[in-house]
Amino acid sequence: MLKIYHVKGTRAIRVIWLCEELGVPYEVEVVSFSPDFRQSAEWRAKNPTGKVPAMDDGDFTMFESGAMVDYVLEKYGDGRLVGEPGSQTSALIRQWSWFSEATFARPLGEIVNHRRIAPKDGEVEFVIEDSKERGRICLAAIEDVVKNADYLVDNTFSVADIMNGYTLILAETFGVLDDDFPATQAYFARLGERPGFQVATAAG
Ligand SMILES: N[C@@H](CCC(=O)N[C@@H](CS)C(=O)NCC(=O)O)C(=O)O
Repeated sequence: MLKIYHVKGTRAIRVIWLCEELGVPYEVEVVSFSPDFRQSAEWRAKNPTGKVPAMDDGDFTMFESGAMVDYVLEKYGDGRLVGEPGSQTSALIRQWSWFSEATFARPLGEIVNHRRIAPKDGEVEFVIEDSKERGRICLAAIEDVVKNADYLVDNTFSVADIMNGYTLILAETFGVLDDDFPATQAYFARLGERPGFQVATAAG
């Protein structure tokens, strides 16, 4: 059975939510988010950068939430939530899935990183405001799609919605998902009604 290593609120939400949507059996092992644990040899053997999450499938171990999601889809998904291989639908699902981590989550991660640094002459505030602005550019891209559709690709729920659903949690947490994006707020609320989202966000 899949074992998903998780800390409440972290990116393992994507994998737990996906398993719920697909009906794939899994167990969650809650780990410590303390720097000491994440720097330990035990954890670095699961995730060499000391970040969360990681996953085991039997004696196979991997990290990176998007890759974990892809593995579960390929091995257990039976073609669900990804579109026909080689189709434009599949390409757009990949586009929005990569966007969620490589483009949208990036400035939001900068907010977390810079809040750890003591403010010096307003530099940190500048970086945080700049990061929020870059997050808002991503929200505008999502808003353009979901003002005319329930989901990101072909108006059909896919893994792209799971990937971005987690990043929207971050955007909401940092106050970037505000009333300037009403269709995205409604889209996020729609995702939040899914039982898999509720199980995944409660886990940990
Ligand atoms: N791209 C990685 C990002 C992993 C990541 O940044 N995880 C966060 C929690 S969601 C973390 O461990 N942060 C602690 C740190 O960066 O020190 C993934 O998708 O798995």
